[in-house]
Amino acid sequence: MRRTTEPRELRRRENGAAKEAAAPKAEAERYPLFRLLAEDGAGAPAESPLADGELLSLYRWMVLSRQLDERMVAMQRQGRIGFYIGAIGEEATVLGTAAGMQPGDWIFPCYREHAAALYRGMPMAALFCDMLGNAADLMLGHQMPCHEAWRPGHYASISSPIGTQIPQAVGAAWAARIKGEEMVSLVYFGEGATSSNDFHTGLNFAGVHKVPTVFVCRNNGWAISVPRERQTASETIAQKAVAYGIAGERVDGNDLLAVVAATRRARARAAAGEGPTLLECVTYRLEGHSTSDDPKAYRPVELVEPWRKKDPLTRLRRHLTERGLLAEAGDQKLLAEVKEEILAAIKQAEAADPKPPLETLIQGVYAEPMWQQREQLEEVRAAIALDPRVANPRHQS
Ligand SMILES: Cc1ncc(C[n+]2csc(CCOP(=O)(O)OP(=O)(O)O)c2C)c(N)n1
Repeated sequence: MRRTTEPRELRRRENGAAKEAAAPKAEAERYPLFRLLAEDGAGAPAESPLADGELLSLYRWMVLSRQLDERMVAMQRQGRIGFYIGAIGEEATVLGTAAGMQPGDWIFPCYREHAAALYRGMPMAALFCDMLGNAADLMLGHQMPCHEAWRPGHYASISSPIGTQIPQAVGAAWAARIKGEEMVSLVYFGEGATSSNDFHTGLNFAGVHKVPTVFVCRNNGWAISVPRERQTASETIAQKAVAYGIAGERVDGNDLLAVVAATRRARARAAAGEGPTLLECVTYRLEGHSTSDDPKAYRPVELVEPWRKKDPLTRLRRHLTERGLLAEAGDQKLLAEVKEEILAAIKQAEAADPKPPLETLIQGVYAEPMWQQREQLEEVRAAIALDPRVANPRHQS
């Protein structure tokens, strides 16, 4: 005989299902957005981790980052550089996290953090030489353009393959721990990278061994054309920290003050041997993915408009004005200076020989070039001797 389900049993099951549905919400509540500055920058912040001078200096860095990105896109459109990928709208996340670390800490960039390289002392002209892949390019033209590295400032080379920099940052911090050095690594990646194998590998290992790494997810809403909600069913990125047994924090990534404070907290935990932190910096990619992308093809402008109103620069500018640190004239002067600095560095970079010497093809790959590489170099030389156009295919008719 078929038994019907008791109403009490049905209610029990329904309650269970309701509890399950409510669970992710509770998870999100455990990771509220940490914010110090009002969304429009008005009023006094809840706390201020930065002295006036530091604050003004970071504002200048943010203005510089924005100007750099705009200028580079223009140069790419003019055919003067081949490729660019910038951070328009994400300046508070990039500079706030860089500023929250100590100078000896290593930064493992994704590909939007050029401002952090400059903040760590990379000369701007050196960055432009990398964009041009010219004779003064420190990467010897071996990387894609716009993929700089700055060893003196502990800024590792840019990683284009998604997520690869995550285990690298963990490995570097683990090695430093073994050597007894006080180094905390910081690694940047987008929310798209949280779906990668390397994200799992890095966070899992770091969690088990309490590796001193600060994981910075720039959650900018998009992985090229894939929106955040198609990337993961998790309600927040920060809650992924729970699965790895590490600290997680969800931060307003357009609030410079909050980003600095959260990064300092994460760094302090790591340095004290309390393990890594996953910082989810919630921000927005206001422009295309790179100069090779046209977001109009997949992203309605109505989605972007609300975020333009939350521009981190406008927000910080208002705060600085209210705090009496910046007046209109001072802001205009700062902007003019930054533009001048960028133009002077471009001029300097463009003055270098357009091409690295041919032998750099095999330099820096191994400690000493292998015989096969030397043989290949000779073959190239012979080909050029036969037909010089081989050396410059762009000029072939
Ligand atoms: C392993 C790998 N797969 C695919 C790509 C192509 N790709 C380049 S950027 C990108 C999106 C990454 O999005 P996200 O991690 O959110 O970072 P964002 O660009 O938003 O900063 C993809 C899929 C790649 N570079 N590497």
